[in-house]
Amino acid sequence: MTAVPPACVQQIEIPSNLRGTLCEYADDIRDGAALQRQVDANGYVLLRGVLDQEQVVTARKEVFARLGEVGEINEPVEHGIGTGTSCRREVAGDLNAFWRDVSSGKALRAVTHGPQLCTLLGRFFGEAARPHDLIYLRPMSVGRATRLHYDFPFFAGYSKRIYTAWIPLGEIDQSEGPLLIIEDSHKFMDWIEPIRSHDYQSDRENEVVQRAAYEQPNSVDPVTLAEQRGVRLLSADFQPGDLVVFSGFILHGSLDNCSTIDRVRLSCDVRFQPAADSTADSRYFGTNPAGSAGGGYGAMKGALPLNEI
Ligand SMILES: O=C(O)CCC(=O)C(=O)O
Repeated sequence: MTAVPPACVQQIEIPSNLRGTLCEYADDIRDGAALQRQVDANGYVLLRGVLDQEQVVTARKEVFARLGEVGEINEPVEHGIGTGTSCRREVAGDLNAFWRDVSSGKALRAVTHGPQLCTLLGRFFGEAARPHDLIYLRPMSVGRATRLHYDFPFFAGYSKRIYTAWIPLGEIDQSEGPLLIIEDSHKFMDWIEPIRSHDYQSDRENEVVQRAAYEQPNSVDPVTLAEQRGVRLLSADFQPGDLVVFSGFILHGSLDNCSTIDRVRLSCDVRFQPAADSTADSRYFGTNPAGSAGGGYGAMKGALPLNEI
C-alpha cells in the first residue's frame, strides 16, 4: 500500500483518523438537479476535469509570468517555484494597480469569466448565473495557509444566493496547501444560524463580516475543532481543469503549503450569483470594486510581495 503523505494545517500534522478526501461528483455535469442535490447534501461539489485544461494552464503561466517580472518566481515560470525575494515595490510601484492588473489578465479572466464556468454555475442555481467582478487570486508561498471561515457574511450584501467557485490554477498536491473543507460544517447550526439571520445589507462593515466569518471557527485550531465536532478535515490532490463549488455555509480554508521545492500554490476563487439578482454591491461589482475591506485589490494579501506575507 502506498503511504499517504502527511498534511498539515496551522503547522499541526493532521492525524489520519481526522483526514478525509473530498467526495468526487460522479453524475452528469449537465444535470442541474443532481448538482444541487450534492451541494445541498455535502455543502460542496468537487468536479474533476470540467474546465478547459489548456486555458487553466495558460492562466497559470500568465499570472506567474507577472510575478516573474517582479523577481518572485523563477524561470520557467509555469513551475511556480518561488525565489524568496522580490523587487515588486521597485518595479511595479503601485501595488494596488499591479495586483488589479494581474487579477484582470486576459487568460485568467477567460477561465474565471468565460462561458464554461458560468454555464456550469447556472446549473447550481437553476437559472443564468453571473460572476462577481472582484476575484481572489491566491499565490500562497511555503508556510502560508488560509484560516477557516464561512463565505456568506462577506458576499451576502444583496443576493443571498451565492456559490464560490474554487479553481486550482495548476496541479496542487495536498502537501502544497490546497483548499480544506470541514466535513458537515454546513450543519453546525449554532454557528450558521447567527450568520444566516444577520442583516448584511444594512450592517456589513468589514469588522462585522470578518468577525462573523472567522471568529468562532478559529477559537480552537482546526484539528481540535474536528475532534470536538466529530468530523474530518477534507481535501484532495488537484489537477488543472478541476473545480470545487461550495456554499457560503461550509467552513473552509486551506492546508499549509509544505512544498519541499518552494512551489507557490496558485488558485483563484470567484463568487457567482443568479444573473437576475442585484449587482449594486460596489464591493464586488464594477471596474474597480472596493472589496469587503474597502481597499480593492490593494487590500488583498496577494497585493503584497510574496516574500512579505
Ligand atoms: O484558496 C484558499 O486558500 C482559500 C479559498 C477561500 O477561502 C475561498 O475560496 O473562499
